[in-house]
Amino acid sequence: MSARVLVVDDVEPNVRLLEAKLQHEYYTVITSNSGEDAIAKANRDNPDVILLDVMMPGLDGFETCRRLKEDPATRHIPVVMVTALDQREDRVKGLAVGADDFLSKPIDDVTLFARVKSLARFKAVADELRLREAAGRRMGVIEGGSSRELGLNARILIVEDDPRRAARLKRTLEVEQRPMLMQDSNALGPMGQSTVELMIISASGTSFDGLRLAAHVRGQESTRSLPILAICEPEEKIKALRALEVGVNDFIYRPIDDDELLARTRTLIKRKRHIDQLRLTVDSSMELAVTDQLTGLHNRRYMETQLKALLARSSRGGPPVSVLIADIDHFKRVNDLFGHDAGDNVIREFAARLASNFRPRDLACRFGGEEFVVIMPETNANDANMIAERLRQSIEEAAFFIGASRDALDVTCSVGVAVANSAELDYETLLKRADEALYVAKRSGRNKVVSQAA
Ligand code: GH3
Ligand code: MG
Repeated sequence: MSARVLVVDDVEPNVRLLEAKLQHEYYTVITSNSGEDAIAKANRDNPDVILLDVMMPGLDGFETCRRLKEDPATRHIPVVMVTALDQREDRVKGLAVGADDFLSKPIDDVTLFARVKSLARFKAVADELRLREAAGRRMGVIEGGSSRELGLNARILIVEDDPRRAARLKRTLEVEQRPMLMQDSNALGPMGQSTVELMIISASGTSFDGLRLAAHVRGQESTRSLPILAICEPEEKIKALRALEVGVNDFIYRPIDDDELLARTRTLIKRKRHIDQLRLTVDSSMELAVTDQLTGLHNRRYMETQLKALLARSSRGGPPVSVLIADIDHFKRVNDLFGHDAGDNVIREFAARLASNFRPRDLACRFGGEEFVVIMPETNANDANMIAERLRQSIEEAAFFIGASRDALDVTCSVGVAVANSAELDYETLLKRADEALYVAKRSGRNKVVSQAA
């Protein structure tokens, strides 16, 4: 995937070297030689990843990172701190100011591309979800802010067949995570992977093929978004590259630096939880946006878009579409006599009966108040009338039980039906016809079905 990378370093040759490497891999590169300038460019150019040198005059890398992460406009851009190889404290400090990852100089190509690719991929997914979340916010179906996720206390599955190495990994991770060991990769199936938030796979196992396992995990529907961290031998650069190709999210070379292992683990878990959270919000907001809260039926907005699409199909020579509008008779009396809550219960029960009367491909919606619309694709006038009559009967024939005393209440409804099988009919006209038919039903005594012929 192509992405825009902002390279920040006060030493010109360092910038040029990174620029050349990244451009060779088809990344778009923006460069900057100071912290101040980098912040301006991060705001202006919205890069996908920032590679940030630590040692710079003026604003150093830590301070620059801190400011980027403080500003809501740039907070979501992943930052990779570029540190000198032996500066372990720098890494810890970088993570403390919010850096997403770090690279050591001299920069190893495979590692560089791994970090950039993994972060850019993460940002692409997060951006997409953030956009939808923003849309949801505008529509008023998403509220609330995001929490600060620390990436701790996650269930981690370690796949390593060397018992000593496995035990050591487990010990290191146990400080802040909940690691489990798995010696045999065949045991994967019944593992209950849904609760596992990260897999750490040794790429140099002897009893199993780590990369094959990673590819398998990536390919399964249930584990598709499970992050994977691979552990590679430093002399196996090709294998590390292959690991990335099969979908490993990150890797770490042996000998393992405990702090680095913990930091990478935290980062991967933070990201997974962030994405999961966004997904959940977006999914439920989509659901919310098309659902009526009182009855669980589709809402008017959704009904209108669906009806428009069906009519467009019908006007191109597709099958006829019928609609009915059902309205509860004298509903005001229910509210007046039994209270608003009882009224709500009648609406709910009415919706349930309505829904059970139709085929799955019919679209039952609450149009507003005590008025319901059902769209019936591929249904002619005869069938529509029959269906409407069946609905009317199902309301009339059994009493509604409402309130704490479970009072039995007789409820009836009136129904107007209209059919579209002509080319030029728009959805407003169709609904208007059904509404006119409903009006006739009301005026002529209620508890009946009236059809408005097309
Ligand atoms: P008609 O037979 O002519 O349809 O008479 P009606 O009383 O059913 O119709 P009208 O339109 O006069 O009154 C509908 C009432 O429904 C008025 C409104 O307060 C009530 N209503 C609308 N939405 C809701 C709701 O969500 N819950 C409850 N409990 N009542 C509602
Ligand atoms: Mg009514």
